[in-house]
Amino acid sequence: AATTWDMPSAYGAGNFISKSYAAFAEDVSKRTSGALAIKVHPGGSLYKGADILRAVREGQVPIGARFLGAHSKEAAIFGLDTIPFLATDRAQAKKLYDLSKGELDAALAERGLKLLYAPVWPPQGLFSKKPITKVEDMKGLKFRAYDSSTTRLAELMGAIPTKTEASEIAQAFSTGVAESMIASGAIGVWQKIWDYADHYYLANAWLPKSGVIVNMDAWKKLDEETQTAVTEAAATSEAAVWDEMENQNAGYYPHLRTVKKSAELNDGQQA
Ligand code: PCA
Repeated sequence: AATTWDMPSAYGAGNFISKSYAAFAEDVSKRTSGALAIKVHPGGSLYKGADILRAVREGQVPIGARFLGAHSKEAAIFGLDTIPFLATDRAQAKKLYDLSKGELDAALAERGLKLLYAPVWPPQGLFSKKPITKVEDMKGLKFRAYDSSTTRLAELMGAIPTKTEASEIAQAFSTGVAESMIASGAIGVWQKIWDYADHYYLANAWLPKSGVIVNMDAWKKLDEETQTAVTEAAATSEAAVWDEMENQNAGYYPHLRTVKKSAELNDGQQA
């Protein structure tokens, strides 16, 4: 009998990382001849970002995708890739991932979880309503943070951090809850940031990762053939999405430079 796995994720379907999840699901279905069907629920529609890891851990869903750095308080290794300026391009990010993979797997195993693959986000830059030319300009600015590292960074810069899910960025900027943030061009384009903030600075501060994470009990219920198929699909998807990150990233800066308020220039990455 066919098994169906619901897979929640927090980011919008048009995002290249969400597209990777869809491609992964399709590949799994193909490789298992339909024995395992993964149904991706993007945009926080099944579980909000903050609830996804717990839902997988408790077996409410067998699989989920979650931004890893958001869980650095539970295990520091989850936030290794959000340390500013530790790894600032794809090659360095890959090296850091390879070196930390063992620890990451161990921290997840302790929680009854298993990492299938880790898509990488584009390099992080600074978005702001007002121009920023020196660190003092950040003083008193409301800053949208997404994990402990960005919260701490805001504090050290004298900004006022508020944690917000990526899907709520547009709302946070439009209601004045946020005036600045550090994120990838992918997030800026997805949330049409040009409607709220005119200034974007390429900082290449770090390249964080998300994780496609499976509940170990659900994993063990799969027969060996299916496990192999899923592992192979995951490896294929991981390689593809790391390549795609660079393709996508090349377009964000020119796009954000020219788009200003003209929505028709949106490159199709909507929620
Ligand atoms: N920004 C995320 C996580 C990855 C990224 O680039 C966020 O802003 O929530």
